[in-house]
Formats: sequence, C-alpha cells, structure tokens
Amino acid sequence: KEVKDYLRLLDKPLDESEAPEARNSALGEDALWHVLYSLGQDNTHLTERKCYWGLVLAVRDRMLEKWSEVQRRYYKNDDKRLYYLSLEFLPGKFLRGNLLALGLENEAHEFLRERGFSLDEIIAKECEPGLGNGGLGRLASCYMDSMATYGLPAYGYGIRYSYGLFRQEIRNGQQVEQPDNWLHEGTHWLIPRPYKLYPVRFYGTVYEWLDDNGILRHDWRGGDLVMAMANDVLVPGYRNGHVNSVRLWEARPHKEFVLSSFNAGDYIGSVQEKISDENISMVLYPSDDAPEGKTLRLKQQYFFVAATMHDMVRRFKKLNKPWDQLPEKNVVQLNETHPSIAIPELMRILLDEELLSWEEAWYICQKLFAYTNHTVLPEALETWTVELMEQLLPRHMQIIYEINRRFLEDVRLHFRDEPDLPSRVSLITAGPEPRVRMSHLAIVGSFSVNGVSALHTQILRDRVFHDFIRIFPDRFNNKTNGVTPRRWLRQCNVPLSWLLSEHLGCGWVTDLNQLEKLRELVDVEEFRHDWEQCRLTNKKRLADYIEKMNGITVNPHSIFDVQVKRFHEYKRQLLNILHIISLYNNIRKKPEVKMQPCTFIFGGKAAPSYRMAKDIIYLINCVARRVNSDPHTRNFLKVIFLANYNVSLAQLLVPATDVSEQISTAGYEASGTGNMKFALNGALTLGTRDGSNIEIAERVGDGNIYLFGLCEQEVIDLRRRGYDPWDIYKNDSELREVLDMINSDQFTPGDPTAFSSIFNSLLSGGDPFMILADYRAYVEAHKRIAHEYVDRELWIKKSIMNTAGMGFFSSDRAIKEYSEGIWDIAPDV
Ligand code: CJB
Repeated sequence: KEVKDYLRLLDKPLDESEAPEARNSALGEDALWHVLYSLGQDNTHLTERKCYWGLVLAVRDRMLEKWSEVQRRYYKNDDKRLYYLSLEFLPGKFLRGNLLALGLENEAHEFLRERGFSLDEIIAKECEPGLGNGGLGRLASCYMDSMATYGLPAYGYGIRYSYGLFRQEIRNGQQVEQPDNWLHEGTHWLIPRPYKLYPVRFYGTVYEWLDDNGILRHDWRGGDLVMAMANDVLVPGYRNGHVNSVRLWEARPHKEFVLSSFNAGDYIGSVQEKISDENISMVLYPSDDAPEGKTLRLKQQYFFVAATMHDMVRRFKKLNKPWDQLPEKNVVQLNETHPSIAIPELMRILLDEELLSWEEAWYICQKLFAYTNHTVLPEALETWTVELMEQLLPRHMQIIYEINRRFLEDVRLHFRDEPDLPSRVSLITAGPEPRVRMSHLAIVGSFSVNGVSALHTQILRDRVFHDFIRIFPDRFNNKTNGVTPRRWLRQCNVPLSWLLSEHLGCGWVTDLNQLEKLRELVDVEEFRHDWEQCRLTNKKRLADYIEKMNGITVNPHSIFDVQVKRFHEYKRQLLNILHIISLYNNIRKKPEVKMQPCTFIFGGKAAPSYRMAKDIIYLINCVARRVNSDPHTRNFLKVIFLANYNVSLAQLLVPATDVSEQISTAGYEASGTGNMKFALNGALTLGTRDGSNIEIAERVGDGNIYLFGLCEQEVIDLRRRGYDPWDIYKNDSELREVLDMINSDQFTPGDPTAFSSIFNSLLSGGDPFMILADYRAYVEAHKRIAHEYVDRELWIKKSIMNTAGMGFFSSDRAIKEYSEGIWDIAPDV
C-alpha cells in the first residue's frame, strides 16, 4: 500500500468486528437531544462546540447505564474492592478513548460528517486535564484503563484541581508558565455529586475521655472544617460493557458565610474564608520527583485522603459486617507516599469514632494498605516536620507517635545487638527539627511495598529500605510498570494498528502478547515495506505539526531522535544536547563527510522553582536557534523544542519516533514508562542500563536496542573511587570544545555567563549524575545508530522486533500481577 492508502485508512474505524452495545436510539440523535435539553441550546443550528458537548453527553449516558449496572453488581456479589489513591491522574483527552472503548467511533464520525464537521478537528480542540506532573500520574491513568478492561471492582481517588499542571510557553528560548484553566467552560466528563459531601477538619484540639471500660479515648474537635465534594469521571473498559469511576474531590466552603463576621458587617472578610477553603483543590503542585514542603500540599493530601476513607467506611458500613472484615472486603493502594496519611486517618476513625481497641485497629490497617514506591531520589522521599503535623493534624501526630513507639519496641526486642537500628528505621527523625518520614510510615502500616521495575525494587532492597527488608522480609515485591495498549498503540498509531490487525487480528488490543506473532513476519518483504510506510505517515504528520508550531521544516526521512519527559538533571537532557553540539561542530569542520540527516526533538516541563532544569531548557533552545539557522548544517541537523509537552503531544510523537532517548544515570530512574510507549510503537531505544530499560532489552533482544554507559554498580564504584570530571575534560578534546562553547557566548551572543551554572555543575560541582563519564559511550552509540539506520532493511526488522517483544509491558499484565499478587481481587464481568 502507498502512504495515501494509509492516510485514507486514518479516516476509517479500525475494528468493525464488534458492534456497539445495542441501544434504542442512535448516538447522533441523543447528541442532538442533549444540545437542546441539557445544554439548553438551539439544535437546529449546530456549531462544532454544540456537537462536541452533545456527543460527550450522549457517550456519557451510555457509560452511566453500564456504570450503574456494574456498581449494583459489586454490591450484589459482595465483591472485594480496590481503592487506588493518587494525588495525580493524567487521563489525556477523553472523547476518542471513550468512543473506542464503547465501539462508537464510527457512529460519532458519521454524525459529525453529515453535519460538516470532522472528529479529528473536534478532538484537536478538546482540552486535556493535566491533573498530574508526569510518569506517576500517567501510570495511574493507564492502570485505571486496565482495571476497567479487566473488569476489576476498583475505584480511583484523587483531587479535582481547578488548575492542572501549568501550560508551558517558550519565550526567547525560556520557559514561561501560564495557568491551565482547564475548567473554564466546565466539563461534562465530570459528574458533580453535590450531595456527596464530607467535612474535613484541620487544626483543632484533641480532648481525652474515659470510656465505660476505663480505656482512654480521644476526640478531635474544633479547628477549621472544609467540605469535600465528589466529582466522578467514568472509565470504560475496552468493549466489555464494564465501567468504573475515578472520584475526584473538590474543596467547598464549610459554610457559605461565617455568620459572626457577617453579622458584624464584615462582608468581604466572610467571603474571604469561603475563598481560602476552596483554595485547597485550586492547583496541582508542579513538582515531579521532589516534594515541596508547603502546608497547602499537606492539606491537599489529608483533604482527599480523609474524604476517601470516609467514603470507604460509609460503603463498608452498609454491609453490616464486623470490622475485621474491612480488609477482607477492601484493599487500598497508595500511589507513592502522598496519600500515606490515610494510615493514621483510618486508625483515628477506628479508634476515636468506632471505638475499636488499638490492636484491632492496627490489625485492620496493616492488612488493608499497600504502598507503591516510585523514586529513590533522596530529596524526593517525603517528610513533614513534626511541628507542622502537630498543628495541622494534632490527632494524627499522636497516632504516629504511638505507631512508632510500638514499632520501635518490637525492633529493639528482635534486634537486640543492633542499637543503631531503631533510629534508622524510626518514623520520626532525631535532631532539633524532627520530621515524620512518610515512607517509613507507609512501610510499617502496609502489608505490601512494591517497586516499579526489577532494578528499582532491587535498589529498594539493597539500599533505600535495606533495614526494613530484615524487619519485614515478606513485605517487599516488584511490579514492573506497564502502559495501556489502547491509548499507546490503538489510539495514537492508527496506521500501525491497521497493519497489525490485518495480519494478527484485533486481539492484541486486549492481549498484547499476541504481538509475538510479528516475529514470523519480519522476513516478509511486503510486510516490512508496509511497516515503513506506516512509520513514514506518522513522521510526516509530526513534521507538519513542527512546521506549524515552530515554523521549521524538518525532513521526514531524517532520523527522528526524541527525548520527551520532565526536565531533571538525572534524566540528563544535558548529555543529549552536548552530543548535538559536537555533531554540529563536526559537520562544520568536515562538510565533505556525508552524514545521515538527524532531527533531534525535545519536549518537557521544568518545575517552576528548579533553576537548573530551566537553564537546560534555555540551552537547548539557544542551540536550536543557532543550529537551525546555520546554512552549513541545516540539511543534516535540526533541533526542535516542542512547547507544552503533555499526553496529547506524546500521542503525536510516540508513533513518529525512530530513536527513543532513555538516558538517565543508572540507578536513578525508578522505571520510566515513556520508554515502553516508544518501543511498543517500533522506536529503537538508546538507553542506559536503568529502570525498566533493562527489562525492555531482555524482551526485545540485545541486538535491537542500544544500551550504553555505566551500569548502576559502576556508578556507585566510580563515586566511591572518586569521579573527576576535569580529567575527562582534559583528555577529550572534542568534548572540551563543546563545554568551552557552552561556557562562552557562542549560543547567547553578548552574554558569556548565561550557562556558566551548567558548566560548573558538570565540572566543578562534582556532578552526581556523571554526565561526562558516559559521554564517550553515548557518542559511540549514536554513531552505531547513524550507521545502522541507513540499512533500511536491518532497521525495519529491528523496529518490528521491538513491537513484537513489548507484550509484557502492557498495563493489563501489570494490573493482573497487582490483583493476584497484592490485592487478592478478581474481575467481576
Ligand atoms: N515518578 O512521576 C513521578 N513522580 C514522582 O514523584 C516519583 C516518581 C515517576 O513514576 C513513574 C511511574 O512509576 C516512573 O516510571 C518514573 O521512573 C518515576 O520517576
């Protein structure tokens, strides 16, 4: 087939084998009905916007019918339920995914076409909820998709931020943050539940009293109350009639007005209180892999956790079962330590409200909670000062002290000859400003602690939580991350999905291991040709986007080398740009040497307070400006920074990528999930032996991936021996030239110190990320890539082998492992 044939296929639905669920009325009719009766607008004159919201409501109706059936079934079958608590979710745009899941894409398409609109254009304008920072939030959304597709009795819980992650603009090469008012025109994807309203307390005083048995009891009263209001987002399974939901809490004022100040005539003052209460769910913290220790953040955590525990307890109480059945009928997965305050909160409910004994309450907690760790960066391990905790959550602090007292007593008893152990594992640090270690709380209060890749879990065992392994040897386990094939192949790569389904059938969409069958097709020439055409189609689409957004023409036959992810020193975007500068120098010096044209594409946001990350973004943009405008190099080398990287942009980039850059310092990236999305779509990984790269290599085969650089143990050894970047600087003249350019005004004419902080971090600062140590190996790997890319036959085979080997990295597999290995829950479909 020619490219144009695949382009035409883009217009058609892929999987017509499964008809949508029978329903009396057509989707389009329902959409029109909603335009009039729900939106209150004339439905004889349609606009794109009216059609969009009409469709949303019609799709929502269909999901609600299933959702309500499914909820009744959970209740009737007395299912054990999973609560997935996450401060972040990154679902991406909703419409296409929901249509696909319900088998309604065709109908929606027709409805719009008859009225002169296009589904693609409407979706291009759909806004994306950015209720998360990066990998952790996106993982939560992939998992929600897999839970619904597997049919698990599961609920997601989080916060309905009014403002998601900031919108990134690039002005004069620098990141500028703009607020993301994603709810400005409201959204019908959220179902507000104004009657599902729980009070959440902050500050206040703890009172003591004696119950009838003479047991000392506690009562937390006073302080400030904020209301948590539920908003539900529906999550349909793929063509299985199953619909789950994610409940996002929104902060509401406890009272409309504070009566006393209102009476005193202080109208503005009384409204002020309403505003500050609503602030709790106003904005997502824009930090990734590094918490910001601000009071509002702790308030957000407790706010959503308290409302969620309330919801769980309310549902459980309807069953009229004894309390020890709570963990038989429920399990709570904590996504990072952010929701770990749930442990003392449930203790408080059971002790103070339900009047259980400490032993009963603690038994329940330890059987109910499970904790996933997502990072080993020491600065990202959350702690809160005891002082703040005592103020904001005084009862929880008492409970944490008591958990710690009992835990350390046990430790002393069992490890008599290790007098230092208790202080190392204590939930509270020593010193003048004691802090609560949330990870220690999460470990002690859970029955399961898991890492997110084999290497990461090993590092948790060997280093980060080494002491705890001995105390709780059976508690630790690995669950390697996964991504949903619905969004990250079926939805984002229509040409390839067509090709796969033509040859393998449609089963791969819910059973990704079926991609293994591709191995039989690598030697079929026609198949390889079609494969390449699909990739080219995707690359052209990306090239058009780049032209439109950045005004730069890129050659779709050049290597598309992509690094998109949050900006962080450990992810080493710097290593990438250093190599690009050296390529640039080489082309200029030896114009006669023919080079494979390359397009280097970057995208990602820096935390607004992360100076170095922002400097790196600036450097990339300055290098891009210079390189793209140089007539000597511009046929061979382009550098593109795509602003405002988000889920939608990822969906465009992933299927168009030849080389996926996964180059973190070994030992730092817990897993990575971008690496999986790219390889699944046939990109070749250029990566370090870090996170899940190692497992990807095991499955796609060493010959189909470019691994380079120090492994985790070598990083540790080199650090121990003493890493001297100056030594490398002195001995590598090519690299020295690059570094000296950065340390001059080459890329910032008239401003020679613009990047001196970067230069110093690489050399004088001792660079914990060892960028220069891996530089040579990285350059050599790039040379191999450029060489092998030219052999199209070889490259396409490698590309196919990547897709073929990625079945394991489906989030369906991960969720199956969680449900069997941790949650002990089964599908109810
Ligand atoms: N991660 O995105 C975040 N935020 C954090 O605060 C901590 C970790 C990332 O989680 C992903 C999902 O597990 C991992 O793939 C990634 O390596 C990690 O950085």
